[in-house]
Amino acid sequence: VGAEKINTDIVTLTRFLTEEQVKHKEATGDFTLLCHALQFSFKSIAYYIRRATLINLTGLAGSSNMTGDDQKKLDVIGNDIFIAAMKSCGRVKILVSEEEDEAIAFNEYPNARYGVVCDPIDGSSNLDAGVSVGTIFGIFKLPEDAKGTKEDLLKPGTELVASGFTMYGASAQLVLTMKGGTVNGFTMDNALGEFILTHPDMKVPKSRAIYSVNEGNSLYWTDPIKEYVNSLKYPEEGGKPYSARYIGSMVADAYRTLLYGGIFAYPADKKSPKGKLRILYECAPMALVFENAGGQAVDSHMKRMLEVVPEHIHDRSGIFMGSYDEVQKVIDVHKKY
Ligand code: AHM
Ligand code: MG
Repeated sequence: VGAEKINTDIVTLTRFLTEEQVKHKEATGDFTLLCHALQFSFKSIAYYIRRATLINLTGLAGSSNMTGDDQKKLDVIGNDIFIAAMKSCGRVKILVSEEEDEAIAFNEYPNARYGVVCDPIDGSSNLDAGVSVGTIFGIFKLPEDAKGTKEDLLKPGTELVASGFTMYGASAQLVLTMKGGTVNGFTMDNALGEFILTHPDMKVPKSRAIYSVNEGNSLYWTDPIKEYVNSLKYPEEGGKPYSARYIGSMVADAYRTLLYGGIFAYPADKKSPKGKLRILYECAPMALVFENAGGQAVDSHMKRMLEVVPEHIHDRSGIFMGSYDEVQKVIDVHKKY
């Protein structure tokens, strides 16, 4: 048996963040500290998801969040872990979570300069079946005179300084991007307890014949969406139809789309005229990832997703994101209407 070739110089997330901080002379270290707290919350949530069935965390928690969705026990735990991590790092002034009706202000840290938005466990309808779910996050740098109210976060995604998501799948995968930067993917090494840089400078393939949408909603779709999806399924003479892939966990569908290419869509339709997914902590963070990876993300009006400004913290939007050329096709079909 030959000796295993061991990499003794791996890039952990901690090392990556330190190296990023050095590149920014004006950096105070606050952002790095905030990311360390984020990283801890991902590790904890990953741990509880893995143990869920064994320690009786599956099923409903017996309360519902503001939209009337049933809350899972793990939803509650994920939310509590995330909030505790953000609060205790002392760098966050205001936080919005999908699971909280109102924004949470951490008044005990008046000098904190960041605002965070998150969906602690996205795709939770998949939890009990052991299907991948994830945490989505976005980070805003607040102006010096920020009051620490929800208005500080009612901003377009172009104002995000960083965003990303962690997918809790066969392994925990963290995807992180910063404003104007590259997209980097990390894989959790459970033995080391560290996220390792395994996917540096991720680029979404320019095109790929995969579409990801809940086709059960097609009865409610608008004409452009029907025409677009039909064009994928019934190509012109000699063309090959697209493959359909839909997990029903946006983080998992997005992660596959980032790696393989294709398109993920959750359009606004006649049943949900504003779409289903949330602008602030689902659509905008994903849009920054896809744009920085060379793809596109638009809403149901074919407007650049990153420029959409939410009026309320839980506002929804239709979304199309993925490979540059695949999203362009949806935009082009809409131009005819
Ligand atoms: P959640 O935040 O309540 O989990 O809902 C968001 C999820 C996304 O992960 C996924 O893309 C979508 O809802 C699936 O919705 P549907 O079941 O309508 O296809
Ligand atoms: Mg969600």
